[in-house]
Amino acid sequence: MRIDVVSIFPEYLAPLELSLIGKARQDGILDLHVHDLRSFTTDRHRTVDDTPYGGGAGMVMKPEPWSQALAAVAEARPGHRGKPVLIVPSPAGERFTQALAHELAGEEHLAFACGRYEGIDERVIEWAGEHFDVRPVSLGDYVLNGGEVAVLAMVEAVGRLLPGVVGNPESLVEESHSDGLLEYPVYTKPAVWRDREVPAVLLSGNHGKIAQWRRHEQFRRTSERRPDLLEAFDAGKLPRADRSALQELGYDIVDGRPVRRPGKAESAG
Ligand code: JEB
Repeated sequence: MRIDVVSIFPEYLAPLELSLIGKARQDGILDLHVHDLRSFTTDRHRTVDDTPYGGGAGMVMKPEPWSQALAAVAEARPGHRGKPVLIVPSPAGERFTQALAHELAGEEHLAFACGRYEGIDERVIEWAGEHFDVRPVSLGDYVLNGGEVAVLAMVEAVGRLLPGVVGNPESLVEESHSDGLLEYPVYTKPAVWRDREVPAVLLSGNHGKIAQWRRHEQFRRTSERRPDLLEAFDAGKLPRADRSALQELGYDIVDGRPVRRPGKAESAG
């Protein structure tokens, strides 16, 4: 996969040299190019921003450096067919999810446009549609100062899905959000640490019991921390053990979805 990132802070993307993603680049799985938006300016001061039409606080990124940068990215793609996908990080984008990460991992060529200030002149986003499939995307419902941190997260989430990046593909299927539930808690040695014991079932050697306990913990955590996920969970054709786990946690299954049973108030813990 080829990835191009355009930013006024190319050094912000330096962590992509490290760890799994850095290794993927060394192994030729990921062909990552980071571009300095200022190198596409033509004035003495390398200006990338200007005041907003209509007034208001802050500055807006000028269209011309962006069009030059994105045109260069759209050209420089040896052997690729079709339009590349242009991700534009924005607090006003669609939410970035694991499903979107999987979708993007199937693309040949991704580009990311990192805005700063109050964002990029909207006409650039419209014009870019001539060269790219444009997707404004938000990392989450909080405010960042620019797109770079969002790109770090998205490139890591997409990059680890590429074949050969994560050593053991099993660790990709078991993890959070792949089946709509949070992960179970994990423990390692020592068996007792500062008077805290590892749950006995995990030392029992009974793999059926262990799987059942972990599944129950997934339901318990999801119910406690992400009730929105549990209410959307497909409980249509669950094994009996899963149904009774949900029952114990105070859920009935109605039309294939877990529904909180009215009754006793929540107990602590
Ligand atoms: C992304 C960005 C800014 C209003 C307020 C602040 C370019 N989840 C997210 N939160 N914020 C961003 C984001 C993502 N993805 C984000 C790009 C830019 C914030 N800002 C600052 C713009 N408009 C500028």
